[in-house]
Amino acid sequence: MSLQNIILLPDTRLRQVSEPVGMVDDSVRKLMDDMLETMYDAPGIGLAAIQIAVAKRIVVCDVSPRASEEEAEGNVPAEREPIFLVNPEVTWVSDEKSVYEEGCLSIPEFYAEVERPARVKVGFLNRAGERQEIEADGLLATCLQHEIDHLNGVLFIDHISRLKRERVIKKFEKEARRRGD
Ligand code: GNR
Ligand code: NI
Repeated sequence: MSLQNIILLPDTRLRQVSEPVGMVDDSVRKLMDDMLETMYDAPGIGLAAIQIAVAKRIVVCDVSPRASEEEAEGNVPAEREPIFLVNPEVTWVSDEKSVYEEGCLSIPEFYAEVERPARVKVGFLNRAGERQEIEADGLLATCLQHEIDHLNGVLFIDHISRLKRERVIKKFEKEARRRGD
């Protein structure tokens, strides 16, 4: 497994629409393993392949408590419950909404409240390439919607006010210029 670099706003690749995966083979599973390691290291609760500059419709997530935290010596190991999703699609959303304070590993240290459907059903191919559907609520529902947005070039800042969005984009453009990229 290897840690990958996470691309940041205003990298235009974050606006690309990712391509469907034809077959879940060992190269796809290797990519998912690299994504999961990169996500836990960050730490984060979800990651879309485009965040490591791979424009394929692949998502990993793990919203289990403390899964991404370092295990302190003598502590019970954190229970990791990763989910691997290839070509995920939202097949149903609830009318009920919920609001979460969201963040994004590609927009570090910026957080804002986003309203989304409280529950969703998502169809996808699992690690074995089999069709699967999950019904999610709570943080997982929000995380899956945030990740599927990434596959379509959509960022959580697209769901906040234009004033706040333009302010955060300017800040990251300035930071990128300062770094010289
Ligand atoms: O680590 C992450 N936390 C988070 C918190 C609230 C809503 C969505 C997320 S996803 C984010 C990781 C990320 O950027 N995934 O694309
Ligand atoms: Ni994100």
